[in-house]
Amino acid sequence: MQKINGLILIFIILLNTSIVLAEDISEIDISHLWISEAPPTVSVLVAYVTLKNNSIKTASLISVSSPLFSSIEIHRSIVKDDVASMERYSSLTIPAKSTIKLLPGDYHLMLFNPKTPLEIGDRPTLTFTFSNGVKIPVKAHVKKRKYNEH
Ligand SMILES: [Cu+2]
Repeated sequence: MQKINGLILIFIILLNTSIVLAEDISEIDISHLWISEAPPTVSVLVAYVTLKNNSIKTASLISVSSPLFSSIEIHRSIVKDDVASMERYSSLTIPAKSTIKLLPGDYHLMLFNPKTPLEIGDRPTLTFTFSNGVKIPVKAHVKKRKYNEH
């Protein structure tokens, strides 16, 4: 009888742990993560994603990483005096109860020096780290960029 009680206790602890983890992760939803397909000779790739902050606190994305790339940076495309360029951001703030979409022509992720060429259908994982220490791994899609994609 004592052994059964012990098993029930372990089961309850496991159940509680999984509930806590689920709450932590659902504070931020990361979806529509995709990498624009490029020829294997290209050393810088671009990725887009949707970040949704479900919590009542501001979230701050401080880094994105993957063992597949030497580095990943947060950028924003800008046009100044008719000249297109990009600005690098050290973090990206997602206000409480808000969604930020990284889209062509706006915010995006730059992925430097892929260790292996990526092909359509590949599902590389990028890990998103937030200022509160939460790390969320997300599988990306590799696909062709369409014109006027939003
Ligand atoms: Cu860029």
